[in-house]
Amino acid sequence: MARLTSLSSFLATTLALACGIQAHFTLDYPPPLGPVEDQSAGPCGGYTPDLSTVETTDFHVGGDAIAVSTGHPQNYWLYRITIDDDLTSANWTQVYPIVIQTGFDMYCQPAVTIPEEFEGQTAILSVVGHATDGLLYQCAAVQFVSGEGSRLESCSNHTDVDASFDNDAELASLVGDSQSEESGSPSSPTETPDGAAPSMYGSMQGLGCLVTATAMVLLAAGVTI
Ligand SMILES: *[C@@H]1O[C@H](CO)[C@@H](O)[C@H](O)[C@H]1NC(C)=O
Ligand SMILES: *[C@@H]1O[C@H](CO)[C@@H](O)[C@H](O)[C@H]1NC(C)=O
Ligand SMILES: [Cu+2]
Repeated sequence: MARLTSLSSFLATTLALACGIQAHFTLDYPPPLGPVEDQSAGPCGGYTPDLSTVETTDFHVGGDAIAVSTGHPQNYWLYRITIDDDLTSANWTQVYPIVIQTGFDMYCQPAVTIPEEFEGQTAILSVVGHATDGLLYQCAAVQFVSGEGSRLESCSNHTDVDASFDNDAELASLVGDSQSEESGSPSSPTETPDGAAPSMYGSMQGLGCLVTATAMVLLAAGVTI
């Protein structure tokens, strides 16, 4: 009995830790680089890609899909690219206007176009999300090719998701030709009335962990008895 109790608490602790490091958002397409160690670490979530060896996904300059799924009720999104090897000093080019997504889960932009000068280049696509817990990063390695991408079946918006163009000063500051010098922009997410968001997400995560932990403990009990 004592053995079962300590096994249970061990499992519960392990799962709580595992759930605690879940991603705030995932880049679903193009396939993301990883493992992501710390999604708050720019430009790729704590992962340092090597452009000379990394496996790339073809991305059509005439329009191709970028898909994300979020665990936050509201997110601003920035899509930017660079062909520079050294990401710490990279020249980032914004490839789509900043979007605000409201609603959890999948948001997919099916036809992001790339300036033609990038055709034939290997590049890093960095997706930056701005939610209540700050800036979050994930990258993909892409090869820019001519033409338009074929419509991806997995490219869809969750039914409860709304998205529109908006400005976000922090995201705009991450790209070279930052047009958003409007200081004190009213669209700053820290001023939006969603203070309940982090705890809501936290308890959602907590519930998921609890369900999993309970299932694991029951399984372990079954094995032990
Ligand atoms: C940054 O990239 C843009 C777009 O390719 C280019 O026009 C500009 O010259 C680059 N700037 C520097 C400093 O390399
Ligand atoms: C998702 O919503 C955005 C904003 O309304 C729209 O531009 C985009 O085309 C939608 N994506 C799909 C796959 O319909
Ligand atoms: Cu988060």
